[in-house]
Amino acid sequence: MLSFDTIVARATPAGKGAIAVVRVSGPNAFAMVDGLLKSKISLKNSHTAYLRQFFDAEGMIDEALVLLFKGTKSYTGEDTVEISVHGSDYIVNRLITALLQQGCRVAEPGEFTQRAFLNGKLDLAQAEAVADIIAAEHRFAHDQALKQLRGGFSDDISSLRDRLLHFTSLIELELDFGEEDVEFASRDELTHLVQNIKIKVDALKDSFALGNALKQGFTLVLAGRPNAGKSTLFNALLNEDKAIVSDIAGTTRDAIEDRLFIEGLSLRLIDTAGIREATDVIEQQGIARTFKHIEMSGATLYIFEAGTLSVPDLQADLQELSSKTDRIWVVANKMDSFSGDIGQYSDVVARETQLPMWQISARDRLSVLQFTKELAKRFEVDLGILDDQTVVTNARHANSLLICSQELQHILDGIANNLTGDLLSFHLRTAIRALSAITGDIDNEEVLGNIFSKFCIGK
Ligand SMILES: Nc1nc2c(ncn2[C@@H]2O[C@H](COP(=O)(O)OP(=O)(O)OP(=O)(O)O)[C@@H](O)[C@H]2O)c(=O)[nH]1
Ligand SMILES: [Mg+2]
Repeated sequence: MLSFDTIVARATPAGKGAIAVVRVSGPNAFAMVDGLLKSKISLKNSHTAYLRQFFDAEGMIDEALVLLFKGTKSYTGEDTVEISVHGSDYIVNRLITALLQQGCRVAEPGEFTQRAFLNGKLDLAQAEAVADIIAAEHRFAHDQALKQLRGGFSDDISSLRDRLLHFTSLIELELDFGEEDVEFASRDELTHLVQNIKIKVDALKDSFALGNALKQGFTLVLAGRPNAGKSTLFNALLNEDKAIVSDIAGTTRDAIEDRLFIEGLSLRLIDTAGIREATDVIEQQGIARTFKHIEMSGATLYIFEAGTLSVPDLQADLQELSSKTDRIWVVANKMDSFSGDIGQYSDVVARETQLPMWQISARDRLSVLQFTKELAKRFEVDLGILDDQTVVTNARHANSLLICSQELQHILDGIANNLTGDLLSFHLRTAIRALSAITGDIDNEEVLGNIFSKFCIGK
């Protein structure tokens, strides 16, 4: 265990509450807390709770529950005391002041977790997951943070790194034999290994675009021609009469947005002005905004009125949209009043988007409910966020994966061009370092400081 001073901070938010927790961690944590008690606590027993009265020079501060965690068995990896007082800012401040007089220091943001990392209780990716799990506001973000906290992501990274390390040592052994021209590391095997690892690294790296969008809140834009039923569907999904609906084409003139939660995902749902040749300047601006939203969207839900829109017009719309966004999901609306051949529409949609078309009636509750379920399924299946899949949600990790991927490419090119062992070994080592940086084998204090300063105090 590394040796530090003893730190104190409140671990629960400010304000009134049933209880507030003050946390003390460091080599003198027990003694400093004990200094405020008349009735002493036994320091022998870890994981024990005591009900005790706390005193300072003025008198009694509060009666509180004291939890002891000894040495390596604590969150931080050092002696820790958690004191649950009555949830009053006055009591908390007075207790912390008394502990400061005992010799504690006020903790920096994230310092408890930083100590956990430095004492080897968590690797860096796990420590970062602590901040993510506190920030998670919906199931997807929570699931990913939990997976990362429990070490699943770190295990994936470590196993990739170990395989690269094995080959590096073989190549470096060749270098030791210098002149003798031996080859311990078969170039064919190395190529095969690096290709395999690169596929995994790239998949993780590429999952960040989606992971980040989902963590922040994925943007889903409703777009289509006037009167297609965009605002009707917007209101139905939100279960709220938020946007004006009318049979006058061009009703919605400005974009309207709200947050939509479906199946544990947080979406930014945006209703937009219908796309057509504008009839006035305001509508023109509204339509320009529609296109801007489409370009920035995670996915665009393109809605059309079955029966009214011609098949060639549908095709033209989809082709125009595909120049602005990668993900177009198509909905045929007003199926309640349509009696023609829907196949001609779905064929075009399948051809242009490679995805099936939904058929709904935005006015019908049951139809919208069914649609919501299918929408959730599309997120899970088509966007690849199934439960067992690792999705990268942290920009620092994505950047390290990018560096690793580039180095792996250098190695592949190098083998093809008969690059010497020492240069291969250099690229292998850089690739390994990039992976190591994710789980925290880095010695750069600035990087560590930057990561932990984003935590809240007391964490
Ligand atoms: N029959 C039927 N009518 C619908 C359905 N959905 C919407 N409508 C009607 O279609 C008309 C247009 O609906 P809106 O939701 O305002 O259409 P919009 O796409 O927002 O139109 P703009 O804002 O003008 O671009 C309204 O009269 C709706 O009641 C549906 O599923 N079936
Ligand atoms: Mg509208």
